[in-house]
Amino acid sequence: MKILVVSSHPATQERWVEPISNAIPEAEVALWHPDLPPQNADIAVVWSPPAELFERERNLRAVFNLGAGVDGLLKLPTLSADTPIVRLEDAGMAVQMAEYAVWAITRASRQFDDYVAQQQAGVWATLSELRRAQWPVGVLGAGVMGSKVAQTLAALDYPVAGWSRSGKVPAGVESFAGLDELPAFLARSRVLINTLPLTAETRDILRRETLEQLMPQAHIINMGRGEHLVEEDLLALLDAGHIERATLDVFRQEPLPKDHPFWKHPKVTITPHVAAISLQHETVAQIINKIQRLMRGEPLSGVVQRDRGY
Ligand code: NDP
Ligand code: OXD
Repeated sequence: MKILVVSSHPATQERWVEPISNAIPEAEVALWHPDLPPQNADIAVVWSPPAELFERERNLRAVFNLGAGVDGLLKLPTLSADTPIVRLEDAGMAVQMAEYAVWAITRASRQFDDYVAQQQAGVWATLSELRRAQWPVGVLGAGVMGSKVAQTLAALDYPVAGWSRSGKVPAGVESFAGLDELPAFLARSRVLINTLPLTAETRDILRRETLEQLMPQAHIINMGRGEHLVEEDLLALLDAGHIERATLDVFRQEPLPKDHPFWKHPKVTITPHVAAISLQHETVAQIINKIQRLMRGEPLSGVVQRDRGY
């Protein structure tokens, strides 16, 4: 069995090789690079690999993605439609997404940003009390990430709704399903948190037409993908005052270009695609377990359904 590893973060890609090699000693595990001749590998473990990988490696039994989102892989024309793609399922990321959401919301709802400003001004004063009813949260996507985000905020007593295709949401969370119920979901939400996968159906979902349906003084938290958001529409609605704040972790172009208006916008907070980071121990353990299952001919979870794009 030959396993190739390649990541768009060359500085860290080596950290995946040794633990996989140690756990599956019968496998030959190596880093892939574009100068290599075809290796006839069985498995590729990847994050945002170059298209040439799949041009050269035509006999892969599976591709293991070092992340939850597979939009980057699915857009590679060289990856055969028959090659199974296995994504990461949680692997320690969902709790990080929940933390990110709690941070982004409480800065505003608990006025923590205002207390920081007060400290800078040397002011000791209690601001108004929190009314959770004024902060209804809508979570787009109620999968592994969205469910944890929704559950966590519901446990903090925010009124939380989730929007998905199937209508499946965790207990204590109001359910909305499909495009028919999107307007009602948006109309009851002040904080909109995006945890959707990027697909043909969800691209540009955060655009003027949808954002305008949110409650006034809305807050946007985007942890899905940059292509979910029409950036000019967000900027226009921030300037018009309908949207109060945006906390953005993902962008159409990453790294965010130096001259992008988000960098200095007073109502925008940006982070560099770190809402959840792939944790080495959890990621490697999950991938090893699945490779071993594949070797034994057992079924795998987390196999991407190509027809729906996630
Ligand atoms: P899942 O596949 O577990 O969940 C996807 C959810 O989105 C499901 O609830 C699904 O509904 C819903 N959904 C998909 N398409 C539609 C649609 N057209 N209409 C309504 N609902 C839809 O994915 P994860 O939760 O594991 O990951 C979600 C995304 O989070 C990733 O694809 C990635 O883009 C992003 N991510 C970002 C990170 C970051 O650091 N910023 C880190 C990790 C992930 P249903 O269940 O009904 O099918
Ligand atoms: C992921 C990500 O999809 O890190 O896992 O964005």
